[in-house]
Amino acid sequence: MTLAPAMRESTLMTARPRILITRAIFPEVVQRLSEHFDVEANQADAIWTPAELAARLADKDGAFTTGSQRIDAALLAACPRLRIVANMAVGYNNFDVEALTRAGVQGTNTPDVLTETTADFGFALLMATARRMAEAEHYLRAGQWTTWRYDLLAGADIHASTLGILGMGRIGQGIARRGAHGFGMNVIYHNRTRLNAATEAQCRARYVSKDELLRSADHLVLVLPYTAEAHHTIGAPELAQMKPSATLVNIARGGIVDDAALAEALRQRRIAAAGLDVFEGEPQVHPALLDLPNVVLTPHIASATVPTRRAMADLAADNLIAFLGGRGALTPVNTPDAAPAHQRSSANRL
Ligand code: 8YV
Repeated sequence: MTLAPAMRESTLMTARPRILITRAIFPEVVQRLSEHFDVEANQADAIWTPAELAARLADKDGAFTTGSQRIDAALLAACPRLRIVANMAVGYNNFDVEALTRAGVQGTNTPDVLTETTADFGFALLMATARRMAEAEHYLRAGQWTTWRYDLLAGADIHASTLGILGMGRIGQGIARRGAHGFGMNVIYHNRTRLNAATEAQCRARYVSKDELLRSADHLVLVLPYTAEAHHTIGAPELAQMKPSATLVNIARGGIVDDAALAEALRQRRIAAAGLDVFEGEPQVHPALLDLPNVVLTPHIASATVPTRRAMADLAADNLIAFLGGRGALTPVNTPDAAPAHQRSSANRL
């Protein structure tokens, strides 16, 4: 049934907005959202197919998502009431942003609240990788530690080495500061746009070309957002440019690294070691990586501290409350078209 705009408005003005929380989250955040909206929550944490997600979203005004739900044109076409999708993640490559914009739907993310926690983890993964901590722990647990050796599990130094950062946004800058100020590292970076002089000085980081970054870094940390252009930014040709003693760390997104090419480079000791928190096709992990000793593998946990995950959930909730309350999104990722392809009511606000 098609409602005339005036009738649609009067019908909807009386109802509370309806939202879907697509994954299990902190019960306190579900409770807070329930004070503002009619909430369908997925506290059983079922993993829905795209068709199941679309069916549940069909009558909703807002969605609380995580990085694992794809929001694209087909889904949006099936959800005519939907006006906002609030992602509990700083990255939003699960959104087709153009499709959201065309459909007049607001997308939001959770920047800033996870910056320091994620930078901490990036640095921890770098240290674990360079100093062979996972390999050492397995060695000890397997009862292989029987004596001292001069080169037992000897790795690479962090202090005073050259730290390369590819992608110098907030998290990249956090890693640069840790490296420069905490460990006396020589920090170089490459980014689509060069930072201003004041930020470079704060981070004690020097801008270089991508080629120089690959050639000069003792440790290379990837912190760039995933886009179609960023697919396989690091593949066999780039790995071939790196030092044989180098460490590669990916805390950005799966797909930025060609995992098959990386596994082969690690197997051949073309580079020394890698620390990976994100994978192509995760939660699947390329089987060749699982067999290698010189790689540290973690299950996409860079932002996973209790306070930070709570702050991320709260910010996603705040975006829903502000936007559906008519006050505008706090951390928007797009400016939705005012006259979307299929008309949406602007009445269903708090
Ligand atoms: C999330 C992340 O845990 O914020 C991001 O972009 O990668 C992680 O912090 C993940 O995306 C789940 O939403």
